Amino acid sequence: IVSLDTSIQTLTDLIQSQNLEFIMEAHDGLSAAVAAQAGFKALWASGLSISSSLGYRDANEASWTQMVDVVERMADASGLPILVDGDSGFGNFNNARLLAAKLQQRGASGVCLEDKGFPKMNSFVGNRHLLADVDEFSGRLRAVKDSVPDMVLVARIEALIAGYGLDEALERATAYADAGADAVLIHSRKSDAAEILEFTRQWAGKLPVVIVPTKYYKTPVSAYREAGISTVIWANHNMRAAIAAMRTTCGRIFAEESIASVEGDVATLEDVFGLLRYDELSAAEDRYLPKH
Ligand code: SPV
Ligand code: MG
Repeated sequence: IVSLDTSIQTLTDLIQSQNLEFIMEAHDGLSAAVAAQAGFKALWASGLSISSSLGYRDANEASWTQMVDVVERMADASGLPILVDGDSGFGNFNNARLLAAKLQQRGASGVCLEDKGFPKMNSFVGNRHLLADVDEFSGRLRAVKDSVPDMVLVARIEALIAGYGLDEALERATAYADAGADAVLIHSRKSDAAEILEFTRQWAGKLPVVIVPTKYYKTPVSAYREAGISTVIWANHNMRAAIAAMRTTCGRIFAEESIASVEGDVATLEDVFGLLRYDELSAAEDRYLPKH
């Protein structure tokens, strides 16, 4: 059943909703506007996607202020609540709370922090994922919650990514809940959802569970609904779609030395002007510019 629930206005509503909810990745103002047009109620400001769109690797090569600047454009261009991938917080508790406060000032509704060190590495790359000390990471969470109490704080558990078992993941989830997290994100690099579903069963709803099924994409979402998972993040598909589309278009224009054959396969200029509300500017010109 697809619910046409209009009660979801904020990221808090979405995370606390009794229905399974979905958050779409965006990485700039344009992709944010496209996701809003598609009907998504909230956006994921993906570290991987924003890094990639800036030509960086997802290893904290982009500075935290570069990330904040992108998030501001996403918020302005979409009007949607944004959950920001804050990586590991760009340092200790102090860097994490500075980041969160600045994100809130610039229009973000929530921040997700993962229990690794700085610099982090994307969870699907290599095997050198060192977990942060539980107490030290809990301090990062407490500092963020104290600094921006009305921001949604998602604690991301990387234990399964780092090669530990469910016990370690559950222990960390409990500590992060005690530290003030509003939800836990349990991440996995497996191609099936078994460990995610077992985590959710044993966690027993102590806080909402958020998942990122990038690698276990074949699992039907009905399994998440039945398990009582709160929120699914489609974490990088605008960025990957853009690469595929740009590569095809560049390849054709290069080979054909012409733009004639791609015209029907790219967005029209009217589409671009519509997406970014040129009509609003035109109406404002009528109101505010002197009439001669
Ligand atoms: C991201 O989108 O940057 C994420 C999710 O953190 S993942 O790439 O799966 O680690
Ligand atoms: Mg990330």
